[in-house]
Formats: sequence, structure tokens, C-alpha cells
Amino acid sequence: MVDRYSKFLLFLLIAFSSCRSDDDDLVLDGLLNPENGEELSGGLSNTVFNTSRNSFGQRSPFLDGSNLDFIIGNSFFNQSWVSAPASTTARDGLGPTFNARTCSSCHSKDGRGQPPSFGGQISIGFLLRLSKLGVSVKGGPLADPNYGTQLQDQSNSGVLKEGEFNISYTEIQGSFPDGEQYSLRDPTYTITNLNFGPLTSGIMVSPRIGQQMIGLGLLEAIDEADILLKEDQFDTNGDGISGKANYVWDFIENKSSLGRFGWKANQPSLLHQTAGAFIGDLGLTTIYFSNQNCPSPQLDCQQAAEGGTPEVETDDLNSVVLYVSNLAVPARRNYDNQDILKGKQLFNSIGCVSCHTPSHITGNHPKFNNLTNQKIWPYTDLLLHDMGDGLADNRPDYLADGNEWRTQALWGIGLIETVNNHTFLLHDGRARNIKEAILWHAGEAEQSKNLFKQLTATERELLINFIKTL
Ligand code: HEC
Ligand code: HEC
Ligand SMILES: [Ca+2]
Ligand SMILES: [Ca+2]
Ligand SMILES: [Ca+2]
Repeated sequence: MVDRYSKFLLFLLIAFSSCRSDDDDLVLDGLLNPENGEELSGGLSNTVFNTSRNSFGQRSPFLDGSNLDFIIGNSFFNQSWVSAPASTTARDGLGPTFNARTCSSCHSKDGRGQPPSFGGQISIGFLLRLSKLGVSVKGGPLADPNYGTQLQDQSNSGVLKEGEFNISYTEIQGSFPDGEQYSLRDPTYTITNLNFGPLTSGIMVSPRIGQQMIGLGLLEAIDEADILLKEDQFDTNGDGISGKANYVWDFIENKSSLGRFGWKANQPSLLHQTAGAFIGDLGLTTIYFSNQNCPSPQLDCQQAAEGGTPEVETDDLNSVVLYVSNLAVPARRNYDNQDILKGKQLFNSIGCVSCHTPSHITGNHPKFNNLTNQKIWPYTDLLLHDMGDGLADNRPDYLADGNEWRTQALWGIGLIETVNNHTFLLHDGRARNIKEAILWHAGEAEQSKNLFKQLTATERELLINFIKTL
């Protein structure tokens, strides 16, 4: 039986809970309070308090076992590979064609790559994916017969590289409703100096930069069911947002799997992504991808010396996977500052959280205990969204269509400038800062972008300053 007293308590409870904003920020005495643990971006076990140039390169403090595998993984991530045959057999086998000589040339300091600033510049984290119209038997991109699925713009001596590319930008002017002007740079990519004939007609080209390496094992540990919960492919709840999971062919497990990594969620696991980077970006074979990367007309490439079978020993590959799985996430800075909390409220209220899901609780990671059952704050749903024609690459990648991109995790974004000395953002680095990255949002994010534009200049700054603390 509900007596008057309990009714009164119930009333108080409802009245109190309705005073609370939906983001759980408790307002007391006019002050905003942070959520419990929100500063621990990588959870209790995988967060580091480091804001230095090396803040992305820190080992997860609770990684079990010997430090040695992590150190070996780190050294294979950083070392320059050389062409075979070489006296240093442990690091030969580069190429014959490749994009870079080391993982860290594109993920410098375990951080964010950037587009080249002039044609022919050695990769600092940028590459072009290619495919011809149609889909492969596994449902993925169909290789160009002469160039495969990626343009390798470097090669060992005596072998021709595939070609080169140039980027040029057109400035697009715009303004906020309050009159403030802005300019966005719209890239055009031109492929030049092709050495093996023309590209197939209708070739599709997707530009990509390398992301920061932090917290990736934690993203791998999120339960598939948890990710699928947020899927709303046909927008049945009518909020204009229709997240969609990518399913991609896992050549290692020989099955279709949920894609989590890469800008189109085109990679199912860190093992797959790492072995794929070894062969695709560096030209190094592993037990999983054991053929040299030489499409049929590239005869010199096919006849070049190999650096072992495979070129990357399986133990070494596994150390690199351990390494990229266990880079800790830097803790938030100033997360409890009132202005930052106001910026966070705006981020919630204009719908950024519809895709940039603030937190997840990880499930079991099969290999690394430290990644299991952690409350993490990556600000992504790991789903694909239509981001409009302006950002489209018009190159499908498994279930991702030409307009769709995976919500990029925002953790660490405020430290990219310290680590990498630049602030280029989005899948091809076209945005020169956070504000431009937001202004490129369209498609499913159109409404949210417009609400951002309608904020006052002070509010926009509060929101951007919040993002810089992630
Ligand atoms: C030529 C530049 C380049 C090199 C070299 C390179 N990467 Fe990458 N990396 C990229 C790009 C570009 C992406 C995004 C790929 C995509 O969207 O398909 C990426 C993505 C990744 C990701 C997924 C990140 C995420 O947030 O989803 C991992 C992990 C990774 N690389 C690891 C490696 C490892 C390990 C090596 C060395 C074996 C390596 N990379 C070498 C450019 C490079
Ligand atoms: C419909 C889903 C969606 C919504 C809503 C959304 N985003 Fe995004 N966001 C994305 C996707 C997808 C990307 C990656 C796009 C790309 O690289 O082309 C992205 C990228 C970003 C980036 C660049 C990240 C990086 O590391 O390069 C920032 C910053 C960002 N979003 C902030 C915001 C803010 C602020 C809002 C609210 C105004 C917002 N987003 C709303 C999906 C969304
Ligand atoms: Ca090789
Ligand atoms: Ca190629
Ligand atoms: Ca929806």
C-alpha cells in the first residue's frame, strides 16, 4: 500500500530527477558536475596521465605479462624496413612497391597522419585506396587489374613504383548566421605518372589518413551486441540518424565479421588491420597474406627478391598486434572546469552524441585482461553514417556506401597538435581544425551541424574547447 508519505517521497524523486539534464550532469548550487569517471577516457586500467609529445605512445599500465613483447612490438612499429636481400634479415623484405618504410612514418608518435603538402612527398600518413566498379566474391572492393586496391607511390630500386598523385584545394566560403565568415578547403586528387597503363574506366579512389593508435584494443573489446543496439538503419525512431554496421570479410578467420577499424569500419580486427598494413603499406608478407603485392602487369615486382617466407615472423607480427592493442588513452584535462562542462552540455544538446556515443563498457577481450570490463569514453558508436556528398569518396567498401563513414572516435583529439604538430582532421585531413571538421558534417549530421552554426560565437568556442579536452 502506498501511504501519503511514500507518495510524497515519490513526488520528490520525480521532481528531482526531472531537474537533471539528460546527460547526467548534476546541477548543484548552479554548478555543473562532471560524470563519475569521465576523465578516465581509457577506463580505470588503460588511462595515463600524460600530456606530452609522447602521450599516445604509453603502454596500458595494467597490461599483464612481460614488458618485452610491448617493447618488441614498439620497435617493429618504428623500425625502417629495407629491401631484400640484406645483411639484416630480421628487417628485410620491404616492397617491391610500398607507401612507406615504417608504420610510424604514417602513425608518427602513434599519432595522426596528414596529407602531403606537395606532390611526390614521402608519406606522412596518407594513401589512396582504389577499386573498379562492382564487388569482389567476398562482397568487398574489386581490385583494378593493373594497380590492385591501393596506389603504391614508392618502390625499391630496379622496380617501378605504380604512380604518384597530387592534391589541390579549392576554398569554399561560407558564413555563420551571426555573420562570422569561414572557408573550407575542398580537395581534388589527381593520379599522375602511372607506370602500368591507365586505370580502369570508372575507377573509384578513396583518400585516407592514418589515425592515432590509442585505445584500439578497447574498441575491439566492445561487445558486438552493444554496437548493434545503436543501429537504426531505416531510422525507425525518426531522429534523422541511421547508424549502420559494416560487415566485412575476415580473411584470417574466413568468415564475415563486424568491421570496426579504418575510416569505413572496413577492418574486422587489429590482427587483420596490422597484417593488412604490412602487405598493403609496406609490402611485407605474413602467414596471413603470403603473396607479394604485385598485380599481373608488374613483372619486375613479381621477380624481385623476397625477404623470407613470410617476411614478417609470426611472433613479431603478434608483438605488433599486442602493441597496437595496448596503447593507453590519455586522461581528460580540465574536465571539471565550468566552461568545459558548459561546452559538453552544448555537445549533448545539439545532437553530437547521436553518433559520438560518449561511453561504452567493454566486454571480454579474449587476449588481454586489462581491456575487459572497462568503462571507456571514446565518443564513437563505431557505426557508419551518411555524411553527405561533400565528404563522400563515392567508393563503397563492403556495406559502407560512397557517402558513409564510421564515426571517428574523439578521444585524444585535443592532443594531436602536441603529438603531431598539426590539427588536420577527417578521413583525408582536409579540415584544418575542429571547427572546419564540424562544418564539413552533412547528411545525417546536417541538423546537428546547423544547430552548431546557430550557436553564438561564445557558445561555439565553449563547445570546441570541450572537444579539445578529450
Ligand atoms: C602509408 C601510410 C601508412 C602506413 C605505413 C601504415 N598505416 Fe596504419 N593506417 C593508415 C591509414 C590511411 C589508415 C586508415 C585506413 C582506412 O581507413 O582504410 C590506417 C589505419 C590503421 C589502424 C586502424 C586505426 C583506427 O582507428 O581504425 C591501425 C591499427 C593501423 N593503421 C596500424 C598500422 C600498423 C601496425 C602499421 C605497420 C605495419 C601501419 N598501420 C602502417 C596509414 C598507414
Ligand atoms: C550522423 C553522425 C554524426 C553526428 C551527428 C556528428 N558527427 Fe562528428 N563525425 C561523424 C563521422 C562519420 C566522422 C568522420 C567523417 C570523415 O572523416 O569524413 C566525424 C568526425 C568528426 C570530427 C573529426 C574527428 C577526427 O579525428 O578527424 C569532429 C571534431 C567531430 N566529428 C565533431 C562533431 C561535433 C562537434 C558534432 C555535433 C555538432 C558532430 N561531430 C556530430 C559522425 C557524426
Ligand atoms: Ca616484400
Ligand atoms: Ca597497388
Ligand atoms: Ca534514428
